[in-house]
Amino acid sequence: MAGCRASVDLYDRPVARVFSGIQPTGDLHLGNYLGALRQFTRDQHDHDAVFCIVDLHALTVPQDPHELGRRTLDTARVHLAAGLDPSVCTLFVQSHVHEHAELSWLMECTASVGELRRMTQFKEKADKAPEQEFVAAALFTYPALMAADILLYGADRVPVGADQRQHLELARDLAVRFNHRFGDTFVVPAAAVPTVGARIMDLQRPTEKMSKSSVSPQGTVGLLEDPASITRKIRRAVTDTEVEVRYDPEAKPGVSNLLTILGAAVGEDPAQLARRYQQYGELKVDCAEAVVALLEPIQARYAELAAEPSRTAAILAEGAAKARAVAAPVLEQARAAVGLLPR
Ligand code: AQP
Repeated sequence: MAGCRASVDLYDRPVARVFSGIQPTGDLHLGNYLGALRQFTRDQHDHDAVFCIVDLHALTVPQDPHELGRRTLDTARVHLAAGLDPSVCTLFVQSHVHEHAELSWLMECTASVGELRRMTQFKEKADKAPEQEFVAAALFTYPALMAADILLYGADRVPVGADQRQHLELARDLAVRFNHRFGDTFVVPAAAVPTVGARIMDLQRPTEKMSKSSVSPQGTVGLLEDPASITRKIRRAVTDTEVEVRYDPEAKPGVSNLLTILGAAVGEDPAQLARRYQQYGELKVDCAEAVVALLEPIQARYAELAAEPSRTAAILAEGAAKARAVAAPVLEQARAAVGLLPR
């Protein structure tokens, strides 16, 4: 489906638009980088690229109000340190562009309870909450806000890790349904999931994905973690009782995860890489070295940005103004399409 284009272009380039977001729910980790952030830095050069720190999404689980703002700024700084260049892409904070929350309501009115109930991430996060813990209604409706985030920018490409594929499918369904009911309004987006690194697993629990909010610090490699600590964690990664180095995520999740991490870091196929190793120890040494080398420039740039705190805030303010210029007319078109009185 063609769909309409946002009427204001951010940059004078006849290219597809990319949009994605990351929540400021904790320290960004290797999975966030290999699954999402690294794609962002590549996409910015040949696409009209818009990236967002999705602070409203973070509120779906309890956050310390004294920490959230600091984390939001810090998450933005990590995006810049990873290589986002504000002169060729847009980086902003979701809650600074109120159109997200408003279109989210229209998306909630477009989604059914049945399809939201099928979202596995909701089931996992709600199930993980202890019996007595408060589970916010927003944890259930969050995919509608995510659809709004994407549709506001007429994005046709959404770089994400594998865990977000289902939410992307829902965003597509909602765009198609809205267009069918009310006339062509939204571009129908597609997920862009990397071939290697789409799902980095926890080093200690290799059947679970590495996650910001996980309770497994030894299984998670932070993007800003010091090299000695990264090396220690990778050397202690859980493998199995066999000795053969083989890429087999089902039977050998720990070893396959290390091969995936090494493959993603050096740009090689994990199954091919496996043939070069006779022992787990050698694989761990090379994997640790590759990760430390991959993160070194990011850590150096982060230190520079942290020394100049006002710079990131200024980039975010400029980004919000650019984002609003695209989002506002799309929201107006959606409002008019459903019949809301012009304001
Ligand atoms: N383990 C992973 N491997 C590859 N990609 C991953 N992503 C997350 N974990 C991995 C991708 O990173 C982006 C971050 O999305 P998010 O912040 O909206 O939240 P998420 O997907 O739920 O990621 P986390 O790290 O697990 O955060 P919490 O703990 O807050 O839920 C997405 O593109 C995601 O696919």
